[in-house]
Amino acid sequence: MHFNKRYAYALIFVSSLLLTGSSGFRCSSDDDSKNKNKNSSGGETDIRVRVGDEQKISADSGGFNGNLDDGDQFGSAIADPGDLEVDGVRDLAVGTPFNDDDGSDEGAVWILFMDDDGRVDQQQKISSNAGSFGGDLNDDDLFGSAVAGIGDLNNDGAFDLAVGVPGDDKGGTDRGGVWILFLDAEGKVRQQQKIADDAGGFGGNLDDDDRFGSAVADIGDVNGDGIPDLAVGSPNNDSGSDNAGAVWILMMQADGKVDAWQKVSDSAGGFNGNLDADDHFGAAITGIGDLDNNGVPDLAVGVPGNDKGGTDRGAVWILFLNAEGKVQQEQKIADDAGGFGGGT
Ligand SMILES: [Ca+2]
Ligand SMILES: [Ca+2]
Ligand SMILES: [Ca+2]
Ligand SMILES: [Ca+2]
Repeated sequence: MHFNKRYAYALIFVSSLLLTGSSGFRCSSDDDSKNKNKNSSGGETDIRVRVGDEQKISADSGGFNGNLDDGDQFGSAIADPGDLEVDGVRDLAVGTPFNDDDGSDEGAVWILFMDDDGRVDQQQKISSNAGSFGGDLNDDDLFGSAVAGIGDLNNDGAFDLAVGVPGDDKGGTDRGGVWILFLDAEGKVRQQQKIADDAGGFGGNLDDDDRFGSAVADIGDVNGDGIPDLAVGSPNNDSGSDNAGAVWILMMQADGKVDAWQKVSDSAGGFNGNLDADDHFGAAITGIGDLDNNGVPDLAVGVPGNDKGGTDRGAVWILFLNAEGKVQQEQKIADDAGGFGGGT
């Protein structure tokens, strides 16, 4: 159906060109398709083109029937968890960290069961009082600041999720945490496991305001035990200097607990790169597969506060891991570094 619509837009575009011989077209959405375009000579043209197609999902559009309130910030994080109800269409998990269901800024995650036209067929909210979530959330936990699909971790046939809670206070204020959510085909939580300071098998040392769980990624199976492992960002970690940041590599078990862990920071995990105060290494993370073909997956880590070239221009570190989760080699991409020539 949407293909025909796209085809119709293309036809309109081509016939407009033929009729007017004009330039100055642009992409437009349904919302502004009635606006006139000013062309370079100040006149107006009616030419606009829809490249591909788009579908907005918000409180009152895109088939989404969930309830969003002011300041919820739905869309702060987003992940493809897989095809949850097995209808042939991949679904979405959308973080809403400032949701206030049961307390201020506790957060929520919306599971969106998608149609192949980009609209939401059905949705399921997960929060402290929705979606059968049995975990405990508190004010300012910001559950949903980060979301990652982690495949079917417990092998029950349904996809699972990792959700960051950087404001979690286990052990001390804002040390942070990650919830592993074992979902069912309806997007409800069948079981959950928290990973935080001294919880979920994790014995790594977290300090107040580390904000562990600000980013989370499934990076693949690092230690070769057949279970996908996680990288968790802790961008306010103070290793080396204040808020230099850190990434934790978590070797996972099928029950959602951590079997072993490795910290990567300015002074840990074999990392030879240099991190400075307020670099916030670990603010974003993604798995990039096995880039150097050594049999161990590698990762990319965002460092938005990096000052290469000038204040807060930012950087990305590519980390080549070994099976222990330590860094074997690293490559920095920044202003005029790592082959990157794009001026920032
Ligand atoms: Ca689906
Ligand atoms: Ca599962
Ligand atoms: Ca593993
Ligand atoms: Ca590798």
